Amino acid sequence: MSAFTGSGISAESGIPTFRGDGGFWEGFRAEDLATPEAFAGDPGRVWEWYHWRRRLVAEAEPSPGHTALADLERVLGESFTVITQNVDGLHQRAGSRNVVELHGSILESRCTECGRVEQIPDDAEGIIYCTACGGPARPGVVWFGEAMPPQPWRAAVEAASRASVFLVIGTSASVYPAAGLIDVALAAGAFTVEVNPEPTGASDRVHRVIRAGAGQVLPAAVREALGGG
Ligand code: BV8
Ligand code: ZN
Repeated sequence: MSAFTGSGISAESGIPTFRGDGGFWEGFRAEDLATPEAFAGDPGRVWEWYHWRRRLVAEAEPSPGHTALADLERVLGESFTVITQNVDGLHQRAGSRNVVELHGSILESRCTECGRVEQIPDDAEGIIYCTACGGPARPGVVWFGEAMPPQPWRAAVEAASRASVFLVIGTSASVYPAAGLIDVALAAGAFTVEVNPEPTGASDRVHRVIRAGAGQVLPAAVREALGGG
């Protein structure tokens, strides 16, 4: 069993989703901020957006959905992988250890000169510079138009290919190639279940739709699955 998650699982942590009301894109256009061109054009503005989001995440707590998936991993062990499109690190803060971050992490920077990846200090402001070579760093995330990081992508395809049950939680299934993992799981014969209060691009492809919030259904479903009744 594996889970594929999107920003909806962090919605109950108070983190705006990407395309919902009040989402990150409200007032912002993705093209203005989450692209290499935007960063090249105005690195300071892009960094300010990521610093704002990182502070939001730092003040947030993992949702009941994050916690339920961590409980599932505690029992299922390393056969259970959380593949996430999210960059907020909330799965790890909930206790999940086997997490594949397809789109990188908002908590890290990556040097544009030497490639060094560093944790961003909580109180960081403005453009971040590499502590090793002094070069300008960028947020450690995957932007639109950028390829998936090879190792996480391989791990994600491997987990989706071997899952007997594939939970699709809190994603509009609109961003590729990540959303293609649903089809990888389907092709491999996984029983796929969508958990989302709204219809998505995957709703007509999955075997079962639970039209509810992750925090509403996952804790009871996981307790039931683990025999806790
Ligand atoms: C690439 C990191 C090529 C940065 C992100 C046209 C068609 C198909 C594809 C494309 C196209 N035009 C362009 C593309 C490619 C593009 C893409 O898919 N665009 C989309 C928008 C059409 N993809 C790319 O650019 C990717 N790269 O293609 O590179 C390439 C190949 C080889 C070599 C070189 C280049 C890279 C994409 C990665 C972009 N980075 N994030 C950052 O965070 O700043 S994507 C961003 O969207 C986040 O990671 C987010 O997780 C992700 C997906 O969105 P969702 O998580 O699904 O969020 P959304 O708001 O959409 O949905 C939330 C859902 O939650 C909703 O359904 C809602 O109902 C639900 N919900 C709400 N509350 C709850 C809930 N569910 C459960 N419980 C709740 N309580
Ligand atoms: Zn450097």
